[in-house]
Amino acid sequence: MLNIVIFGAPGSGKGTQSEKLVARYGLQHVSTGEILRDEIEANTELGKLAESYMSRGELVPDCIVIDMLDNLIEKKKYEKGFIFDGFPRTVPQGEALNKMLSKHDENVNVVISLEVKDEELINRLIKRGKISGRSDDNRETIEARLKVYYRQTSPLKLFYRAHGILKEIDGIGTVDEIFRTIEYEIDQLIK
Ligand code: B4P
Repeated sequence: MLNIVIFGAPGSGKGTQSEKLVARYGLQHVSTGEILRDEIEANTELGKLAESYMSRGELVPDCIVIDMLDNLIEKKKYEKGFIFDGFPRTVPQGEALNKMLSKHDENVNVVISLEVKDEELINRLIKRGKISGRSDDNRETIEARLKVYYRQTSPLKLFYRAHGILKEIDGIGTVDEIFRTIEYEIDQLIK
């Protein structure tokens, strides 16, 4: 099995590249952001709680997201593997993911980190906000999300670098150019 974590700041293109990875490698796509937005849309208790954090640009607490993901992994069939998009976002989530996978004798094979400068991230998300209507895609919340990324999420790079599985990729360029670089890294791995 091939388990990929797609990692990066908000707006770095995780969701965009994940769609292409799913099409190319037939992996199961797990996007915690999408799952949480579906819960908000369905007005569930989890959705109401998640919205109170997401609309401020904060992370939903680890215990909630970890439980949600653990349940989901148990329900999904282990076939070709997973692409984890937006999870983990903290070191405790990274440790929890290792435990969830090791129950099935699996592990994270590679972490693709999309490197994009703040200015470009802000421009992309403001542009997306005009179309998506997402409550977290406005300048104030975007800036809060970036601070959260540097404080809580970016330490995961050290965590995965120490595991020897971090691949940093330039996330500026066309979607196809970036995808070709990611594809090269993955093909080297599965060769
Ligand atoms: P996510 O849904 O994960 O969203 P994201 O980080 O904003 O976006 P992504 O990086 O996927 O960007 P995209 O491809 O869309 O998270 C939303 C919120 O949910 C979080 O802030 C948090 O509150 C909560 N949450 C989620 N997971 C959590 C967890 N594990 N723990 C706690 N809380 C959690 O790209 C952005 C834009 O750029 C798009 O419009 C796209 O078209 C454009 N774009 C992409 N690639 C481009 C390129 N190469 N050039 C130009 N534009 C490009």
